[in-house]
Amino acid sequence: MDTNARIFVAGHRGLVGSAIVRRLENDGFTNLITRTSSELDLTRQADVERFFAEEKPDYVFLSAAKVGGIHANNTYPADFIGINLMIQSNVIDAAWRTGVQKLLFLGSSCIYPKECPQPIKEEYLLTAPLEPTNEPYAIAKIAGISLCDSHNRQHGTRFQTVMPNNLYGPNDNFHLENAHVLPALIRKFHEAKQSHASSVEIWGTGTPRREFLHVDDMADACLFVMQQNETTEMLNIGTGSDVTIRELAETVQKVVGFSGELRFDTSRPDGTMRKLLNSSRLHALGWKAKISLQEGVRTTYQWFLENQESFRG
Ligand code: GFB
Repeated sequence: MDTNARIFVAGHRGLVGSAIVRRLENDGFTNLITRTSSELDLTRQADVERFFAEEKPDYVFLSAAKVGGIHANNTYPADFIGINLMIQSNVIDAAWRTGVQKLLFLGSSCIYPKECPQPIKEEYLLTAPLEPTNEPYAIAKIAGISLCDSHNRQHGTRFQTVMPNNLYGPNDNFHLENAHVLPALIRKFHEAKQSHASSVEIWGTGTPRREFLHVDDMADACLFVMQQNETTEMLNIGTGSDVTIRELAETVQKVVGFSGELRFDTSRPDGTMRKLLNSSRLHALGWKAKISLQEGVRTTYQWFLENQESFRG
């Protein structure tokens, strides 16, 4: 990728898109193309076609998506499948028609079966049933993977798919009900500390395990993969280690400095019990995550404190 290549970052205000833009700008890329959702609604096919025909990007980071935590996935399933199918179909089709050199499509670790041998290899896709709490979202993402692979097979495009694990960092959504666990816990512990509450409520049993990847590591991996020429094979992106939700809660509690108790609300779903990714394909290409969970939680809490007026949620 030349530093003057025309690069469209779809979803540049979101968690991943904003990290990719930060990283591209840092690395001296000067020709970034971005649109807010009010400037370009990616669910509108004609608008997306017109945009691609006019702007003719060379590279596309497809980081625009409807995303959310376990509760949001369970509560708004039609949005999670419908919006994602529309965005990805429109962008991927327009990228093919206008001759985009390479496109990176972001999937998610929830595309893999609920009961999966651990750590999860890319080839376990579609070998068993999905986790019900996020099946509609996962089916949209699986359709996106197949769409990219099918274009590559039929049209010789270079549409690369990557599967990150649970992402977090600056510009995350901190909504108390709809966010993912890590930002939700940062906010809950912070508010409990401010109000001198005696306890914080953690959903589920605390025993599910999750692998958390800082979004700056994710952006680093996305640029790395975009610049690889050898492969368009699907790639997992993880740190290689996971923690229980209880361990995560204790880490956040310590970083925030909350001295009360943890209370587990077992009426809330646990979701998948474990989804540690095997990222050895990506590691073999020469990429590894650098940011530890402790460090990532600390800097994300710092960001949260500095952006209290404007954070999403
Ligand atoms: O991050 P999370 O919402 O999504 O939840 P998933 C992870 C685990 O943390 C679950 C527990 O076991 C939750 O019950 N948890 C504990 C909490 N306290 C909280 C809390 O306050 N808020 C939240 N949100 N969870 C999502 C999928 O699954 O992961 C998406 O639904 C996507 O499709 C995303 O794949 C990465 O990890 O269970």
